[in-house]
Amino acid sequence: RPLDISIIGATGAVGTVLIKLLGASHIPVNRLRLLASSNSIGRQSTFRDEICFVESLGETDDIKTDIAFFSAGGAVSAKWGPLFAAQGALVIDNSNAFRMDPDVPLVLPQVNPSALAVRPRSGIVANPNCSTIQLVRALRPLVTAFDVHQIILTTYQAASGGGLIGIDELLSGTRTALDGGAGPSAERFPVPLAFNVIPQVGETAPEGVTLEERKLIQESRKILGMPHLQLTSTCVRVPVVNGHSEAIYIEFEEPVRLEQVHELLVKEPGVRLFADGIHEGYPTPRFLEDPADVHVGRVRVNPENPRGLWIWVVADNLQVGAALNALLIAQLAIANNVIGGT
Ligand code: 2RA
Repeated sequence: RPLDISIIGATGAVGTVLIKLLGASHIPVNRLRLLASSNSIGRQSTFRDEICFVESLGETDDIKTDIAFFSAGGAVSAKWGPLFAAQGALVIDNSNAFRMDPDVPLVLPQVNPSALAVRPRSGIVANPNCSTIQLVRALRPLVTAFDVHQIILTTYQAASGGGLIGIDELLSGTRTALDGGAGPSAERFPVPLAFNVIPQVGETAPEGVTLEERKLIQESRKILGMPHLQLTSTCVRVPVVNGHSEAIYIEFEEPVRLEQVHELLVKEPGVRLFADGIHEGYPTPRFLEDPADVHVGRVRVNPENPRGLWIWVVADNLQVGAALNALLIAQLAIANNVIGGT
């Protein structure tokens, strides 16, 4: 049956991509509500050739809907997610508010679809963090085929991971820098991003690990069902508008052959392998071939250690890393008939 759907955070970087992807999907929609903070009231969006006006989340008491997508930050999800779920919605949350909650499945439909076999008691499903999604989608065929000793990675995360503020920080900061200024950085960025790289994404905890690095470990373990997975990372913000990249070193318990790895990656749905010859070919954020795919290149066994494998992984962090995965969760929920709750 056609569904009532609400998008909370509809005017943000992820929300606007979600409206586009939902419009292009085959999900039957009876009513789409676009909700955002009060300063976005009256803004409009086109959805399947109809104009939709943005409403203020704080000023509505009608929150009954079938699916509520949240992408407005952890505080909004923490406050409003349970209220929407209590009214029967299936809440699909893009924030970090509930990802590690035992009553909330953390779902990558290509990796752990069974996590959404039944409606979660909380009525909430969590979307993993963007840098986790592309990592785990690339790792899945390899960590299920071979025993892993440890994983070490560095991320190169685009400005859009910081939302529209992040994109503006990069673009206006670049203009300022070209005019000879340093310019202030947006509140999400400890230092200006233009012509720079920042080895910090999210707050830094006392042990020196940033929130983003902590998310990579915790979320990968939960999604893969590998509570003892050894994974360590450095998450870096780079002056790229959109598209996260990751240099990943996987040390297995046994030696691996490049041909085996190529075969596993080629067969993985939604993974696009760049391996023109044996070692040539790699993806870059500006020239992603398909915003729905995880692109993998620079696949090579460490010549000094046959148990070590390097891969380079690039994906559109707004699509693969957020909006598309949230939509795939909705399609999975519909297929599993877990829409509509209490
Ligand atoms: C970032 N992964 O890139 C975080 C949140 N999107 O800023």
